[in-house]
Amino acid sequence: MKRLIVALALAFAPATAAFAQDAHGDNAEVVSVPADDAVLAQAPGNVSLTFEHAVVLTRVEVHAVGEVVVPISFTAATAASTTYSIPLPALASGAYEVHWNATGDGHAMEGTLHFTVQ
Ligand SMILES: [Cu+2]
Repeated sequence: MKRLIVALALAFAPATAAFAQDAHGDNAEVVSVPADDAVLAQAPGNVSLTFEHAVVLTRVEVHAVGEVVVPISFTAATAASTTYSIPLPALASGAYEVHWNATGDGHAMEGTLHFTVQ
């Protein structure tokens, strides 16, 4: 939970917007569905990530509360793409974190998004 609070604090830091154009390594260059911090009435069937530039998505992990790993069938991409859709298993109510790593355009990127299933 401590990490979640830190992540939220960073997400709302005033400096975030100023760095958005060159922010490689945070959520600034990715649009996700569910959106970060979304509260959902129904569990999503997948997570989609759309990047500003083509990337090779190398790692995706989904965690429930308490760092419990949610098994997903993700295999690292073999070619760069701007969009990815990662199928999710049936998720119970609760809070989830999605951690991702990618490389592209000559740099490494990572990010975490959070969502809650009611
Ligand atoms: Cu980038």
